[in-house]
Amino acid sequence: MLVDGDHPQHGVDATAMPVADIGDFAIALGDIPASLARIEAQARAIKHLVALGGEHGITLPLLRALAKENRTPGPPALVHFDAHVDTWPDNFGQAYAHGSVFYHAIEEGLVAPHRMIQVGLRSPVQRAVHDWTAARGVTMVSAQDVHEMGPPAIAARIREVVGDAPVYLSFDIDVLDPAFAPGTGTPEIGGLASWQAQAILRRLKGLKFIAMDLVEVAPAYDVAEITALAGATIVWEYLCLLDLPGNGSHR
Ligand SMILES: [Mn+2]
Repeated sequence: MLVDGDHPQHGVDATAMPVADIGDFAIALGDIPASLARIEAQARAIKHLVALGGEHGITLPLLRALAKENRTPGPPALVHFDAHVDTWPDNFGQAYAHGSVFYHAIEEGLVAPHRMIQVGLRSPVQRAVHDWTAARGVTMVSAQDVHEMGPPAIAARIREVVGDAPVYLSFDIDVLDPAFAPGTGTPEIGGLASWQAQAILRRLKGLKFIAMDLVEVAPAYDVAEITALAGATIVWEYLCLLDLPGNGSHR
C-alpha cells in the first residue's frame, strides 16, 4: 500500500516545475514519412520531451530522435500502456501508422525489447503478430491481468522488466476503458479504470524516465472532455514522478 506521504503527486508545486508548452510540431500534411522526418528533426533539440498526440505513429520519430542524439548508452527501456500491441508490420498496407510503431521501433533497434513491457492489452491480434512480439522478448500484460492481479503487482512487474535502464513512457489513452476515455479512434471495452493507471504510475517513482508521450486522444469523439481530462491527468502523474524542482521528491 502507498502510505499517504508516498504519493508522488502530494506536495508538488506545479508553478515551480520547469515545464513549458513549446507548441505544435510542424508536419507535412498528408505525407506520413515526411511528417515523421519533420517531427524527428524538431524533437532532437528537446532534452526531456512530453509529447501530446495525436496518433501513436509519432512515437517512432520521437524514439529515432532520442537514438540520433545518443541520449542513452543503448536503446532505452519502454513502458507502453495500450489496448493494442502496435507491433503489426503494417497498418492496412501503410508501413508507418499507429499500429506498426513498435514493430519499426524494435526492428530499427530504437528500444530494448527485453526491457519493454506492454500493459492493458485486449484487442484481437493475429497469432503471428503476438508470437513475433513475444519472440523479441517483449513482456505483454493484458487488461484482464491488471484487473485480476491489481496495480501493485503490475507495477512490480514493470520495475522488474525495466530495471535501472533509462525508460521511455508511451501512454495510449485507449488503454483506459471507453467509459473513462471515449474520445479515441480505436476503443476496446474491458480496459483500465483511470484509477488503475494512476495506481500503477504512482508506484514507478525512481525509474529513470527520459521522455513520455500521451497519444490517441481524439477531441472530435470526446464527451464533456472526459478523455482530455484523463490524458492531462496522466501527464501530470508522469511529471510528479520526475525529480524536478517543485516536486515533493526534490528535497
Ligand atoms: Mn497505440
